[in-house]
Amino acid sequence: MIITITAFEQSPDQGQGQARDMRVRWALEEVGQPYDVRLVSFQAMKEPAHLSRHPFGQIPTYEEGDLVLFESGAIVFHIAQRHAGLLPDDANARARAIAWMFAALSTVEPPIVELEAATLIERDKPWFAGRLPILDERVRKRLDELSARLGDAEWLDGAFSAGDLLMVTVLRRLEGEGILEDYPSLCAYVDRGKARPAYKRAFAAQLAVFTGAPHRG
Ligand code: GTB
Repeated sequence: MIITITAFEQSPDQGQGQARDMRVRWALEEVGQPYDVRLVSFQAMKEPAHLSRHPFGQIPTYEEGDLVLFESGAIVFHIAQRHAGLLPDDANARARAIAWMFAALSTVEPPIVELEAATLIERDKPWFAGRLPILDERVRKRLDELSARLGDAEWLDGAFSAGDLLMVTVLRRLEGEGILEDYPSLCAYVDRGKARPAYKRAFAAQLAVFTGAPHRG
């Protein structure tokens, strides 16, 4: 059954892989599932047809037969459960990999998004100069903890998993912001993720939307 996901017709980053369809594309590439992409405009995302798939009018969504999903984490989890390659078979190792998926999305990503949002939206506000170091510190605290846990390991818990996939995409949001660069082991971890052939295929596919290069997902 053909899988269809949605992605931005126009993305602020012009295909640098920061929009969350990248996670879903990467997961599908890791497990070798072909997929189609329906590109949606910002206006179309708020219209009834898309709202019936995504209650918050966002991307990405995932359609496979009768199944319609939203939330990138839930979609990656679904793909990882249905196909081999993103979660270990051993029950305890699988539970730990799932814990890393949640950690990426609910412990590491929120302070990063808050910092991003404040920088975008509050830059001109009188409180911004005082708030910025607080937000910066919250991100650094998580990176301190994450790099301490990762240590010299290749991945977070044994073999590469959906937990690593989500964590790498979350950490990528900090690229070029002058924070991640202070954590060489996390930069190397992100680079290992980006060096995976599946990542490269997914990145090329989402970039092709903006460069017009021919591509098949
Ligand atoms: N929790 C949801 C998930 O994980 O799926 C969040 C989905 C979400 O934020 N979607 C964004 C969206 O549709 C796109 S990814 N926004 C439109 C709207 O809300 O109206 C966020 C994003 C987009 C673009 C960049 N960029 O260009 O740098 C970075 C992040």
